[in-house]
Amino acid sequence: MSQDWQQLNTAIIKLLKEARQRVLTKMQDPLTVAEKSNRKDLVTNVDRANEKFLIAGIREIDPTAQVLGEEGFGDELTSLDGRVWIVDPIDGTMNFVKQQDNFAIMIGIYQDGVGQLGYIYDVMNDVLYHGGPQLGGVWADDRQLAAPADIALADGLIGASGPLVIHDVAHMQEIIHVSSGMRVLGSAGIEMINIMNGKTLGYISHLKPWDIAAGQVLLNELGVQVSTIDGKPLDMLSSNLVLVATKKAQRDILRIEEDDVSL
Ligand code: 2AM
Ligand code: CA
Ligand code: CA
Ligand code: CA
Repeated sequence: MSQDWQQLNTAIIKLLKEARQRVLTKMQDPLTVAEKSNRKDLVTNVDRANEKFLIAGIREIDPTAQVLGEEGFGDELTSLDGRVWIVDPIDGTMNFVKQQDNFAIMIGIYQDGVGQLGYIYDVMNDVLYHGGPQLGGVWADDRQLAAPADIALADGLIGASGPLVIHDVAHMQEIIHVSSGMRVLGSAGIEMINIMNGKTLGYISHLKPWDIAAGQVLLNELGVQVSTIDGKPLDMLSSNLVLVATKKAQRDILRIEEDDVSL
């Protein structure tokens, strides 16, 4: 690992710890909540303030990089050339509002479209998952994670987003039926933490770049597959119907997709 990336990692961890403290402090005051596209798609004053804080910190660490932030305080990204930081200031905003728990701060760093470093901070449990090819592994704080077992779809639990299941998009109900069961957590970041810890074997959801940027880097480093629901690489400038799964479960799910001509 190069000295540069190591220094970058140290600076990012410091920035994320500060961001977490600021979020905890702001949670002591009433939230300002607004609807984005619909009543289940929310943004709060804390999402916005945290994105501004993170992007200001990123500009100091890496002044020439492009930054993509969910709430729009970064750059308008038209390409993935050079170094690109992708920021989700609060992942699981509905959980943040309703539960004051089960949400994450996430940052993914890409170089010419290739994932280099990923950070998922479980704020309320105060555990920072970080790693990627530039660090040569994945850690939960100081504890290095082993690759999760490569289990088949029938042998484990799968995470999913509620609407995909309700509308039975992409044979969700059959996939769940074949699996050991479904879990719905409401935060892509917390879902990916469960996969890293071997508690679930995968996750299926319709996601924007900031929802999956960090997780893709971390999960790939642990040998977990991240693709579209039909097995293709993600477009990190757009939204994707994302399939995260162990190698065996990915094969099982792609077979279910292929077997049905209606997709
Ligand atoms: P967010 O909280 O950062 O918006 C909820 O099922 C998960 O899906 C969260 O990780 C949420 O991220 C993400 N998500 C993506 N698009 C969404 C949308 N249109 N509405 C609500 N959550 C969305
Ligand atoms: Ca959002
Ligand atoms: Ca998100
Ligand atoms: Ca968010």
